[in-house]
Amino acid sequence: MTGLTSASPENHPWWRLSDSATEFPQHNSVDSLPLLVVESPLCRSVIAPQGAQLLTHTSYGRTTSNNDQLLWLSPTALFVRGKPLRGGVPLCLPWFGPHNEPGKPQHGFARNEDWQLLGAQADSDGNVVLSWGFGQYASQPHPEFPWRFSARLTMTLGTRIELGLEIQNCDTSPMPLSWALHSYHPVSDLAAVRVRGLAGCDFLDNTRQLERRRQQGDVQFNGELDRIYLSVPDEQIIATEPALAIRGSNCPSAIVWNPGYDKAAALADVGAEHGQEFICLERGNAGTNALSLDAGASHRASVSIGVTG
Ligand code: TA6
Repeated sequence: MTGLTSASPENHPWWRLSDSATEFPQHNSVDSLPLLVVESPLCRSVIAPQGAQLLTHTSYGRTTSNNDQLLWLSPTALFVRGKPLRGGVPLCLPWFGPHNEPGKPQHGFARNEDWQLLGAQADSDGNVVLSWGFGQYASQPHPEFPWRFSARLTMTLGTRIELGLEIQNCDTSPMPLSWALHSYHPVSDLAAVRVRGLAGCDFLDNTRQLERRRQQGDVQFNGELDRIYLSVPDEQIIATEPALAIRGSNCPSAIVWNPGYDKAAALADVGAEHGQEFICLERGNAGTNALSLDAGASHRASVSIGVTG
């Protein structure tokens, strides 16, 4: 059962059900996954219930002739049920990165499973607000993670993207938690891109066995870059055309990633020709910012993404 059949959105002129074969016919995909398409006066967004993953977001914020893509979806993304989708905003949960026990999936399992659409409405500013729930492990834990927990992701979609996440430990002992809203953003010229707002922050360098180093100046891209920045300021700017501002609240880590030429070439759902088209600037709790969530406690965080300057 998909996340859309159990709580289908009421009819509304601004959103409708669709599927990946219809929306992305150019993709050579195994499955046709159900999708929700939002088309409002402010934006067009496509969302997969699998992972509650925002895949594309076109903002009509600046001028009608100049629509802005806030997210990058790989042109070679594969739509396969139960497998991560390359692009947009996958949610890594309940752990970020590889698990220290072999055999457990990278970045947790929440991005590979269906979320339930709990509600869809338009707010008074013309944003579409979607609420997604991940409650299937609130009473019985997932086989890979022995804590009962639930999560809710609220998407406010307009000229900006606002994502609100709440994770609750439904169990009786403290729950280890790391997570990230692993957003992919288009860049016009990777060699010229700068990420501002991280100077002076310590980072764990994933290209050097998580060696801890300190950022000098803006982040620049010259080959593979894979870093977990720790205890960062709320806002980072991706200086590209158009520049994007990413603002996080209660998510102290910023993960910055581009695979570089060789790793992009080795990823079937990226490819050498597309590796230069994006960077990830993700916010969450990762590395030494990982949490222990008390029994019954909740963690709330939010991320907003919009054009700036
Ligand atoms: O966020 C950066 C990272 O953890 C990288 O190490 C890289 O592997 C990337 O995520 C993509 O991971 P994925 O499992 O989606 O291929």
